[in-house]
Amino acid sequence: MAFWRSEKKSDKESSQPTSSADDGGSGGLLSRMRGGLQKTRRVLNTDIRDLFKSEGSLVDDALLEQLFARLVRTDMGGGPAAKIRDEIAKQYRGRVVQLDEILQTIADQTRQMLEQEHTDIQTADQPPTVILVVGVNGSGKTTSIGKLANHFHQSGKKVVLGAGDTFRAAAVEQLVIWSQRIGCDIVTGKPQADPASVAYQTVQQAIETNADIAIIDTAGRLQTQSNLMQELQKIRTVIGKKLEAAPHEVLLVLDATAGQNAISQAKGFSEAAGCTGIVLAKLDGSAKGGVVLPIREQFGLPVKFVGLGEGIDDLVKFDPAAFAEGLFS
Ligand SMILES: Nc1nc2c(ncn2[C@@H]2O[C@H](COP(=O)(O)OP(=O)(O)OP(=O)(O)O)[C@@H](O)[C@H]2O)c(=O)[nH]1
Ligand SMILES: [Mg+2]
Repeated sequence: MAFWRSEKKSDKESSQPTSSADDGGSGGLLSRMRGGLQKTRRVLNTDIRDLFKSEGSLVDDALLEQLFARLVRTDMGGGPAAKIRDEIAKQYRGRVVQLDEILQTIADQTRQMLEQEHTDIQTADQPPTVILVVGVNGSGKTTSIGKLANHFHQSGKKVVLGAGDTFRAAAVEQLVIWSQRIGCDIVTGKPQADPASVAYQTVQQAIETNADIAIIDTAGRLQTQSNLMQELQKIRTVIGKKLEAAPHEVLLVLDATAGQNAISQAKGFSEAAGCTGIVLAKLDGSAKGGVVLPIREQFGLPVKFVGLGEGIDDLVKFDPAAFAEGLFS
């Protein structure tokens, strides 16, 4: 078991612009969310725009049906798309309406469907707060951990990372590089070490060094691999033995480009790993950003952060209003 204490880089090197996760409601957040949702918005707006003539269009059954089909294409799912269609029908049926009015109503409906409580990371009454990060292979776990750790570090918190993906040496190296960039501590195990033992050591290290936050990486796994899902349960149990009430968060990282597939992942993981929140990574690379709606609708799990790129600052707190506006404005 190795414990590395990274030297903090010089102020010049480490003076990354702080994470925008605190931009809540500001123009900065909205413009970043708009940027991240560009691909989804392009598909959606082109699709919906096509339905409306410049002088406006009559809202009748044919238009409502077309609208429904086009909303479904963003992977928002039949339930949310039907809800939006029904609201448009309720407000506008039989009237000639301009595109802007419809878009505003769709955005309002979307925001309402996405509204959620507990968007902040749940912190422990007494530090450290322990966050376990899980998800399928390549969904964006390690990168999201790097960005999240940077966010906490920038806001003055002492962070310890745990390289719980002991499956591949490269996975450990990837997290070590993040810790060096950020200037935070990291606990690593020997190759092929039991990930639960790395998790245990990480929590122990966080306690001993009076850290505020421990964030533990895990190897990617499929929600259908029962042995690997049991391994996650073991990691959770071991963490809980070291520190009561931990882990305080189990974040499921979903790849937004997976669209509807992300939903079956969310189901499997939330049942087996007891997830408490979602990080939706790679929203910038996806035309299927609408997938947030069925995730919220079906799992009741809060979406806490979204990934908007590969950079250290490309993680923002999920904000339903900014999301809805970014998608439809
Ligand atoms: N564009 C974009 N790329 C991202 C984002 N998050 C992660 N990536 C990229 O996605 C790829 C996989 O990211 P990782 O963080 O290694 O994913 P992982 O879940 O840890 O992967 P495994 O450990 O192999 O399961 C990398 O090339 C990342 O740079 C994001 O928000 N936007
Ligand atoms: Mg990884």
